[in-house]
Amino acid sequence: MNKSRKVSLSKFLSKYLRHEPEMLGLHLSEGGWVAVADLLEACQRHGQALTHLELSEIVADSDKKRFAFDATGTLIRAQQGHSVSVDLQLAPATPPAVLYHGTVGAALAAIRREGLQKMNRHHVHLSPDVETARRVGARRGKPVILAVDAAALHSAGAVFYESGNGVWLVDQVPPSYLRELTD
Ligand code: HQG
Repeated sequence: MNKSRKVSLSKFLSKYLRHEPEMLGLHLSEGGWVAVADLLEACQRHGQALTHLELSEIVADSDKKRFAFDATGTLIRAQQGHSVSVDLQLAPATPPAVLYHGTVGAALAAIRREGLQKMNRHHVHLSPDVETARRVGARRGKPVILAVDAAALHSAGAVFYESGNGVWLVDQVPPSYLRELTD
């Protein structure tokens, strides 16, 4: 599969596995899962036919690991980023001492005031390294990187989760745990 087909299929799947499953006639289970067979059939019905092999290639994509099969390989879900209500049943985990968040200048005033909020997602998304955070921020403009004192926030009682693809999730990050990195 060429790269542009992979990107467009991945975007299509993100849209329906995270945000609008009902638009494809799909219903996600509580854990966010849908039967692979139902998904492939729904994609075909909506003019985005793909093969099981192509789906496996997208799941295996080492870059982002946006999607995962269950242990049986018959169910699939998005690993994070949902706006529909799902419970991914992730186990709380101890984060690295410092995590990073990539954003843009336009959001800074509000972030300094309110801290990081989850906005339309279920959690605030944090990256394990500056490079990843930079890429996340760059989706919206010139990236600004914030370092998060995850150790202190965790000690203060915040619950952290690690999604299957290395993204760290937390409910919110108050301003006092944030530090802006300068170039
Ligand atoms: C900002 C992609 C104003 C926040 C990436 C961000 C990531 C605030 C935006 C994943 C704010 C939300 C998530 C506040 C936060 N006031 N703005 N108090 N608090 N913000 O897309 O972290 O491609 O929901 O800085 O790789 O950018 O989906 O979050 O700019 O892992 O697989 O509000 O999305 O992965 O934007 O990105 P998002 P994000 P996927």
